[in-house]
Amino acid sequence: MELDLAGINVRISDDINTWEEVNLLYNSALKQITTKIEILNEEFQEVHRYNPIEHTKARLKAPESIVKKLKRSGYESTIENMVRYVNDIAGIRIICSFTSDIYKIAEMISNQKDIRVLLVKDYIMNPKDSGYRSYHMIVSMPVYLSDRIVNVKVEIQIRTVAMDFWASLEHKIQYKFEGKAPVHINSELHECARMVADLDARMLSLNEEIQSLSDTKSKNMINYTV
Ligand code: 0O2
Repeated sequence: MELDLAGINVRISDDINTWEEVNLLYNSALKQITTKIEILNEEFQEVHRYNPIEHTKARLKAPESIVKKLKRSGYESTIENMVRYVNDIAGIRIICSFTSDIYKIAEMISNQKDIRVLLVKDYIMNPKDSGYRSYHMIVSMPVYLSDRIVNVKVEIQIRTVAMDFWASLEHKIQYKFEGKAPVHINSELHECARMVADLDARMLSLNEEIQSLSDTKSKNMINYTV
């Protein structure tokens, strides 16, 4: 039997009754996506002599945060509602050096046959009002159990080191002020987000220049040796 946790017509309550089962499934999905990302990074290093990924961070959302999220959206705290409405029970953050890496990684993930992309939110092309920039994907992937296959949702956030720096500081500030930071702090954060976007663009163009210089250099070396 196949249960599709990402689909609409799910019948899960007979099969997934406990937090332990939810935990097992989402944890397994996290392990799978983490391995997939590691393989992509290693292969990229092998073929292109370059690591697009600086580091990754995977986490399961804490039960209290799931309950809070359900409450905020007006849903009862049931296992069925968790699985159906909370997209980020399993989440992985992928941190890379350059904005161009983000789109490369997103494409490599989307091209995997067993991964279904359910939703993409491109907060790089369309930053949030807060100034937040990041690339989000909600995907579903099959987890093979002893007697069934379960499709499990995972949230993937892909961002540069600079975007991540901004997001983690902003998160701390909003937490401190319980989401009601003074206007001048919010506008300062907005200005910092603009500077981060500018920094990302300049670092990318610097990298492209260096890349093209080393390409020319290696072409010249080949000519010389031939
Ligand atoms: P936490 O603690 O990181 O898990 P959805 O998750 O789709 O139901 P939403 O808000 O529409 O709800 O999703 P969205 O916009 O894709 O944001 C999901 C996550 O992105 C958030 O998770 C944050 O991690 C991050 N995020 C979104 N907006 C901001 C922002 O303005 N600042 C920072 N620092 N992070 C942001 P959670 O569940 O809110 O929190």
